[in-house]
Amino acid sequence: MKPDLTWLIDPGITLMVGLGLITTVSCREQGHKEAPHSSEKPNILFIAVDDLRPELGCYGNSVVSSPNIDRLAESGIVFKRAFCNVPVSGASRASLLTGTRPTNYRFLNFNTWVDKDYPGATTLPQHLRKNGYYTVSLSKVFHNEGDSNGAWDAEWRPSGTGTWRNYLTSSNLAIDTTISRGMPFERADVPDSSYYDGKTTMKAIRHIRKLSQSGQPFFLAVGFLKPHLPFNAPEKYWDIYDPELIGIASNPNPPEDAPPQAIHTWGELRQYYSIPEKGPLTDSAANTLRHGYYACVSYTDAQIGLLLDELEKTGLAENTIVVLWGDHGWNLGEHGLWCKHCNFNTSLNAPLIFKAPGIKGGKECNSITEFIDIYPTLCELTGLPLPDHLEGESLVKRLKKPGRKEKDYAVCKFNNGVTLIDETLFFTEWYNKRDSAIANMLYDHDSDPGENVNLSKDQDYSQLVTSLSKTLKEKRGPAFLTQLN
Ligand SMILES: [Ca+2]
Repeated sequence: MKPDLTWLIDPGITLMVGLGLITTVSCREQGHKEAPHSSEKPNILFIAVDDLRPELGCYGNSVVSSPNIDRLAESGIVFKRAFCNVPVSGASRASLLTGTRPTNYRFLNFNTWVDKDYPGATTLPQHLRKNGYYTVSLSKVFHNEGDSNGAWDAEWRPSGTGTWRNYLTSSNLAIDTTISRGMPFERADVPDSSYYDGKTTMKAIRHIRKLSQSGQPFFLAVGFLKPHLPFNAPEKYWDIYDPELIGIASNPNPPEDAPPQAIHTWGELRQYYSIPEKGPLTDSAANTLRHGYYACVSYTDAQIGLLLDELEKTGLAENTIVVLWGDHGWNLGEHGLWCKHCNFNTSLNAPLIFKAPGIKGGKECNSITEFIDIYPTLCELTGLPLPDHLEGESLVKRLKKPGRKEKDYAVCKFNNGVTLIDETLFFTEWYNKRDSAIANMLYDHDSDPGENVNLSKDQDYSQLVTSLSKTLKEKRGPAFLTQLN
């Protein structure tokens, strides 16, 4: 077998496409009629998108095609300055779904289990279920299936031929299984329902139809796996884009004076076949990866559109809260970085959109928002009590008046680096095991939104750095140094 590596040279090349090897899931339920929901409690459609950065039409991006998320934004509130609390999947989800901050001892990596890291916390789905909600998890919501014991009435994940990387072409399946390093993307002429996310959508539609008849309020959590690597998407979503318009990152170099702790070697991407073990990508390779990422965003956007359509068709849209979030940002070549796993804005800023009954939509909120704020927001919107352990603040006031300035900071953590974000400043400090700062970086988004010049080494900023360091330790949470067990 000779893998096709021409994509490294010519971004316009189309890979060989094999016949779809996975049986497609068809959706043939017919004759469904509108049925108003009888419950007084609002339902919740909770959409988690893996590795989605806020490059969407409703976030002001003119290249990415996201008409369905934009449609949701027109009837909801777009949080422009929403930040994940940990820029890696499992930990971000565990933090969000417990409504608590990461610490030195919990929510550390992609493989986080809530039940191991914070067994005393009542998770959002556990809380809703205890209070009368029918809870469903489809595909990746928590990172690990079976986590958060007792959280779900129904839990399901898609499956198919091959590995979790979910290739459909014969050539890519062969690379993945014989070399154990899959290609970083796939462009295949297949129906949407061939890939896992299409199957998840069909499953979610069937659940919505059943739930519309149940009379019980529901929490339907749907996880989409794209645009997480590998960038596998049906060809028609690749065809939306002109590679020349996608280009490459405008700041492909590390920031001036950034400490070495700020930069990583994007090991997640280097695991893929055809990616060099060391050094930067060629411009054409970078362009193709960005093209694949955007194709996956548009593919996921189309699936989200089908869910929104189904809420309308079943009469559920009016009494259903819709929350859409990406679990963290992603670097597409900025600072020479790929993937997440860092403390730059590209890794921490992520999409968050809320649509709720009685909330006038089509507005933006520029107040700083953290993902730990989602849990208490849903409690307030559903009239449920707040569990004692929550560390976030409800966003309901901001939903009602998006211009309000409420919270004025966010704190995000990755490994031993912790970032304090305020109105314009992004300050990160790295700690040693004795909790002493060993490195830092500071960016002022007013003058440097791309974070290209670290100001923390500048003597003019030394007093500010001292002050921010003190504030960071105050804001990072009371449990930051508390060891579990
Ligand atoms: Ca993720």
